[in-house]
Amino acid sequence: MILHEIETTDRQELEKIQLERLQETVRNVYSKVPFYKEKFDQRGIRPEDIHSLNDIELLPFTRKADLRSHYPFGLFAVPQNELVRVHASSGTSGKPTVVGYTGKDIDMWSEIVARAIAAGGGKPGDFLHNAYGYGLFTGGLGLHYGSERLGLVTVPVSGGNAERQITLIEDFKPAVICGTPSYILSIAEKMEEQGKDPAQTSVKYGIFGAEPWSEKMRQKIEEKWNLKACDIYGLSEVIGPGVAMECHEAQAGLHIAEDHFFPEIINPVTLEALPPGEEGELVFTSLTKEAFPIIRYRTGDIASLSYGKCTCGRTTVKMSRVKGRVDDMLIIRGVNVYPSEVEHYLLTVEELSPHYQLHLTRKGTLDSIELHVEIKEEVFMGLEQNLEHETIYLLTKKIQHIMKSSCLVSMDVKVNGPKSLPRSEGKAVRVLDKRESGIEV
Ligand code: DLL
Repeated sequence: MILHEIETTDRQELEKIQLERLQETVRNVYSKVPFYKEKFDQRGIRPEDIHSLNDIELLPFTRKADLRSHYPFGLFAVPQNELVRVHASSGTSGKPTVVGYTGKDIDMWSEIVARAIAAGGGKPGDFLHNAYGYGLFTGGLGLHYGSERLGLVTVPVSGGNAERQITLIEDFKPAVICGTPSYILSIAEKMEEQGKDPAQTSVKYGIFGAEPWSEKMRQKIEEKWNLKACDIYGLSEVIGPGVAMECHEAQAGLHIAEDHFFPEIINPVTLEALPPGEEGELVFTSLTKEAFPIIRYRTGDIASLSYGKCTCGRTTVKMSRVKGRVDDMLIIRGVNVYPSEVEHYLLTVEELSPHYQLHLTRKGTLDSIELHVEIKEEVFMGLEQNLEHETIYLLTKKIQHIMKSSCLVSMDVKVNGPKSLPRSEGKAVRVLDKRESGIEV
């Protein structure tokens, strides 16, 4: 279901709207946020210099570190009494990054998430089971407001307590389920432990994101749950979930809410703009935000853009599935590897469950990867629950071979017993870097 005519408008019309909004945003940040005024002045740029969308390249980039150094509210463009909400992301080090919303911002966000849920297959009157975490994280409340806006019966379960999730799914019979792909898999696993089949539930559509996941992972989840799984993307610095969303008709790339966010792809090293189709770092400029407008925010996420009309009828630009974060890219003995690539190939191995972890270690001066995988329960039973079984040895060799030939990296592979790797309730931790701490495994 297409909610808004802007999603199918022609590019010329859309670009006209984008330019007007960009000019307004630039004027706004220049007059209201000293950080931007200073950066623009350093470059000799004035708001009047933005005559076309291409002129966006005159503007400076913004990075997470800028948010941190203006913690908590230094980049806000409205006085405190105009705010109605803040969110924050924890980050792994130092202070969280804080973002703010006016009532109008929440309204816009609800609108784009409503569009996203509609693109993913949700319809007014359906029940929507929302297993994203509620709180400072934008996932729970972001999906919640969008779901209500579209007119779905919203079940604010939040993350955690898989048993309760299962009971509510069985009793309320939702058509739509939302959560991180890794958590949705954990719920399925719990159901199987209880002797239930997730494919028999009422759920028809899944809206999954907040972490990188592969095409193979989509297949696994779709098979297990007998649903259509679509990818939703967003980040708190830009607004939260709903910046882009896949349509359930094509399931091939995520439509960006271009009337509110202007995307660019840059080379993360040279910072040059890259043409459509080329992979690089995603950069977003907000076009309509009031409390926390953001200019050329470097997301750290790797993707590409493609223009053209989609089979669903939408004309908005699509971003590819996020391959990973610039800082998640592992460079092992000169070869670049993203965890999502490892995931893709790993999930072709029938004997394994879809849970894994990569441990980075340093042996002498060389970095190495240890790939921890988990054997399926039924396979393990057939081996008399013996991890020393010759079949495990052969399986290890097979995985090593697959990784070497597909990702071009030699990995130490450790096959673990069933259900031994940590399960996530939110964003899965796929990489443990043990190099800095000097922990040897
Ligand atoms: O994760 C917002 C969100 C909530 C998106 C629910 C989708 C669903 P943050 O916590 O600020 O916001 O984290 C943003 O998560 O820069 C990406 O690295 C990653 N990410 C988000 N969505 C996807 C996705 C939310 N679909 C960071 N695929 C982003 C891959 C994703 N990575």
